[in-house]
Formats: sequence, C-alpha cells, structure tokens
Amino acid sequence: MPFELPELKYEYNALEPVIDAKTMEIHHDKHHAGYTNNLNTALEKHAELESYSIEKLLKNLADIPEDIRTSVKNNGGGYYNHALFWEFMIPGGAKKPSGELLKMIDESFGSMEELKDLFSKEALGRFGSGWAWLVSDANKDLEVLSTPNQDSPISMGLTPILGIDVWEHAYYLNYQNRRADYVKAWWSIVNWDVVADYYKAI
Ligand code: MN3
Repeated sequence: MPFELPELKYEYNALEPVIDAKTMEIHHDKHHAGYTNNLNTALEKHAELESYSIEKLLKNLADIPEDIRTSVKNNGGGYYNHALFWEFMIPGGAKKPSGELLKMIDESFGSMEELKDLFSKEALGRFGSGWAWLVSDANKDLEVLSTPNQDSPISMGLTPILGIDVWEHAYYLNYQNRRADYVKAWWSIVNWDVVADYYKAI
C-alpha cells in the first residue's frame, strides 16, 4: 500500500502569527507531499517492502536494498518527521506538560526552562537543514539532540516525542534568516498534550 499524505487537522492559518498560512500550505502540500510521493516511487521497485510500516522501514535502514536505501532514509524520514511535526503543534494547546512527562523533564533537565534552552540551542546549532528533537529511549530516559537533513531519531533506536523542523522552508517566508525568532515563537504552539501522550505510549 502506498503511503498517503496525512491531512492537517487544522487550517493553514491556524498557527498564525507564529507560522503563516502560506508557509503551512507550501510546507504540507508541496514539501511533505513531495517526500510522500518520492517514498512511494522508491518502494515501487521493491514489492517485498510493501507491507512495511514507515516505522519498520526507518528502524531497519541497513536492511533496505541499497538502490533505494538513501531515498527511503531521506523521503521516508521526510514523510515520517513531518507527520509528527503537524501533530506536535496546535493553536491554543496545553502550554506545558503535566504528570509523568513533567516529572521526567524536571528530573532530566532541571526544569522546563532548561529543557527549552537546551532544545533551542540544538535547533540553532544545527548547521544547514535538519531538526531538533526531544527523544526517549526504551527506558523512558529523555534526551535532546538534533539531526541533519531528514534523518529521524527512530533510525537511531530512539522515539521522537517532540521535534522542530529547522529547514529554511519551515520559516523563511516569515522570518527570513532569523531562525532564533522562529524557534522562540514556536514554543507557544507546541501541543504538550500530544507530547505527553507519545511519552506515555513508550
Ligand atoms: Mn519541512
């Protein structure tokens, strides 16, 4: 079964003024659609992979046939990372995590503010295109890291529970070269309920 572009659960303009409608439209309808189509095209060459979930593909890159491995890594990563990214954001969502996740954030980083500082540093320090992530390992230990291109933490055996796209296509129309302003503003649209749910599910 070919992968399908997930629909946005909110309007293009729902995240304004943090992310403008035009950026959301191009990002979802062109960039995410492109990764989805390119992933499907790559997989057409290998029918034996057609039952694989996106998670299984990305967790087992070393087993993917060499002729499509890079394409699956880049386009599969793009497909998966963006599907998560839309979920991580919401207009007017919970402003901070609660329960188990909040407790672990305090234990792991000291406080929410320290987590935000660390995460923002990763987002700003990622040279070129990539992502910053809050991830959990199988023991539910938390870590902040960044990845280049469309590399996904899931390929490193980690579960992404929050991530920000810092490719220029994610912010350039509104922020131009001011990635720091985009990252700072972005915290106000994080959907902490979803982040807590992803963490709980590990
Ligand atoms: Mn993107």
